[in-house]
Amino acid sequence: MNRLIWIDGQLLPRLEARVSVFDHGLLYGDGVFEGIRQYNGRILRLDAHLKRLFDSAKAIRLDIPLTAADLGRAIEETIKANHLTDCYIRVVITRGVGPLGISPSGCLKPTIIIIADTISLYPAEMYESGMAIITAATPRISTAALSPKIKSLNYLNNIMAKWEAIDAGVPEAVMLNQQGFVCECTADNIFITRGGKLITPPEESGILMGVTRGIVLELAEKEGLTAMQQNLTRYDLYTADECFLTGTGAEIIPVTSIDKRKIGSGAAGDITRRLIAAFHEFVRRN
Ligand code: PXG
Repeated sequence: MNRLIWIDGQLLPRLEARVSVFDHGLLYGDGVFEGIRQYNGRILRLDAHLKRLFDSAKAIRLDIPLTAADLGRAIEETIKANHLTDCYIRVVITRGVGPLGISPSGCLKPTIIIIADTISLYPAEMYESGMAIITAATPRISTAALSPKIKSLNYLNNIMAKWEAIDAGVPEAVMLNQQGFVCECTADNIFITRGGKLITPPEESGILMGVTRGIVLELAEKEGLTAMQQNLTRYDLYTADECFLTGTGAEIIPVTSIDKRKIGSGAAGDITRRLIAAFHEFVRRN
């Protein structure tokens, strides 16, 4: 598909949409991004994604030379130019072109890229039968070093954990923080249920505050479920009744084994199924 890519204000065919080898996004992973979805012609929680993007940029002292409203319009324009109704949108903002050396001070203009394309999900049967995951030996980066709330172009911490998942023959790995508490997976947040209650690690555990996580917490309340944000250990994962992951790409996906231990009955649980149904209903009418 010859998609049009929005780059620094221009819509260009994909092979012409290029960045410089001197862009600090490439040289140092200096930049931020967002992954957003459009369902049925409407973008899901665009405001929340733009807020997180601008907060991420502010946290790394990158001034985005557009307002959130301008960027929202550029995203809509990119989707329209590609005639998409159900798509994945990747917004990337880098520090821009500058001299060699890590100093960002010589980078005068951020590079802004918007890609809208179709997305490949996990295999459909995994949403029924659930996914096997592992706990990674690689800990999540410390909040003192670099806040995991920043959705930065530096995903090496997560990629190292993803290698562990690949080596173990599973699609995802859950990462613990330096205290040994559960954080999140390499590109998804994690939830468990126990005794009918929903539990997910809190902000302070050092996670990306997922937009899908937020929606699930809202849906749980509407469904009359008790939802708690509490520290979890590996013991809590292994002895959970149910477990599932949330993310823009994954949506809500059941987890039925962790480190080869069966979770609950070994099939997608009732609460997980209820939340998946509520999520589909929500994105259809959002
Ligand atoms: N934690 C991490 C570390 C993530 O990268 C999430 C949680 C879930 O957040 P959202 O806001 O999506 O519910 C993410 C999201 C990709 C891709 O291209 C990655 C994400 C989202 C969409 C696509 O690999 N990460």
